Amino acid sequence: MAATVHILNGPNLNLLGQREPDIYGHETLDDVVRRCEALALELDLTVIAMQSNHEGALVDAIQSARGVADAIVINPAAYTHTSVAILDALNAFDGPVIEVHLSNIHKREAFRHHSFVSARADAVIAGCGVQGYELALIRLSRLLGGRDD
Ligand code: CA2
Repeated sequence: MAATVHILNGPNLNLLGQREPDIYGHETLDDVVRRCEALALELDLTVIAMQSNHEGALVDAIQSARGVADAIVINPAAYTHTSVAILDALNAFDGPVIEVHLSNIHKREAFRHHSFVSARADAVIAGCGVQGYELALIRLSRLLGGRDD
């Protein structure tokens, strides 16, 4: 049976492709989800994507993934740098977690250099733009024992 990956996106990522294309690119979040769904078919994964601007909703989504999702891909956006609540929720999730950032947070302002989520993440992908989500799925396919060739 196909493994299930939940793809969670944090605040303001619903604006992807509409502003700051120099940093975040031209593709929209819907484009990203479509790319992930297409790749998931090839990798024999099932992906379920959600986005929220609210920390508690993201915590709820992570809790809901327990026992349902095999893995989580998360771009916590600004909550990356502030949220112990999201870290705690991820610590209660048993499968692999991959943290994705569109931009290379280490090349940006100092306040973006620290990630609370990285303390839990099994891998961190930053600076690959929207391809980062696809790279995360390829890695998860390997970790979950699916096809990745
Ligand atoms: O590089 C990333 O993926 C970030 O997680 C994006 C966050 C930022 O706070 C993190 O430091 C790094 C910001 C997401 C906001 O996305 C927008 C996209 C288009 C227009 C405006 C905001």
